[in-house]
Amino acid sequence: MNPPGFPTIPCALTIAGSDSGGGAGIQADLKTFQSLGVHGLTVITCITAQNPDKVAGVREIPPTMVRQQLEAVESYFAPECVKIGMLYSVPVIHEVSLYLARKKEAFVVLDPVMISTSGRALLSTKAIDCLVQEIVPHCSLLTPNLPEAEYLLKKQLSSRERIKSAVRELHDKFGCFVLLKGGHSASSTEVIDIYWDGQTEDILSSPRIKNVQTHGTGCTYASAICAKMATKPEIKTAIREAHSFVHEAIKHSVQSGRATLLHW
Ligand code: PXL
Repeated sequence: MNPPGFPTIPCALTIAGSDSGGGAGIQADLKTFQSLGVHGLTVITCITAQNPDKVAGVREIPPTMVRQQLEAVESYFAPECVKIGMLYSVPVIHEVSLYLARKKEAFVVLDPVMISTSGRALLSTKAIDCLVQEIVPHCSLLTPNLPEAEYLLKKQLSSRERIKSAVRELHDKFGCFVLLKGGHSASSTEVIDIYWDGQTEDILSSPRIKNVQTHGTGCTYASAICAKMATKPEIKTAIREAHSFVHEAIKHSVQSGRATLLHW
């Protein structure tokens, strides 16, 4: 038991892979949680050897160890908000889905990480199918980028109209709230994200910041939404605040070694 008198802060859990370059994955999530006033819990699913240019290697954490991490965190903290990133393998996905099945009340953000910004597949086709079958049914909010949405819907999203209807199709198909991120779109002047919860649409737009490497943006965005939800605003407010958090982080990018990094 704590002695009385300490202030309390909320906690949130990220279930994701480690990025040795520190820009994406668990490292991005933890930095985001901390800076938004939330204690970060981490369940690591795999370890990547990478820098912003390339993923040189990936190793799975043994699924029993993933289970142990989940149990250790759950028994002590019982986080109400969970962010899921790179799950990597089918056995790890099974473990995470068993955990989520026991957490019916939690707010779960799924960033369906499939391909790294440097172009490497981070999930096999078999694992993507398993993710859709076993994880998506437990998630509250899905945050695909355009290539991920195209993969999930098995069609090209080449026009603004198609993108707008894709958000609704994803909601109908998967039964969760959807935030479709437009950072990969062809528009050179604006980034438009579209949110749809089955009843209301929200369009979030910001000027595109040119010539900035965006490695880790998706992780930072989803974990910012998760952290905001842990401090209990309503979901549309959480998404709006997370959108501007990421926009500011891109705008204030810094250089370290050869990398350009989001900064806030
Ligand atoms: O940005 C997607 C992503 C998520 N998680 C890990 C990653 C990456 C991209 O490289 O390495 C661990």
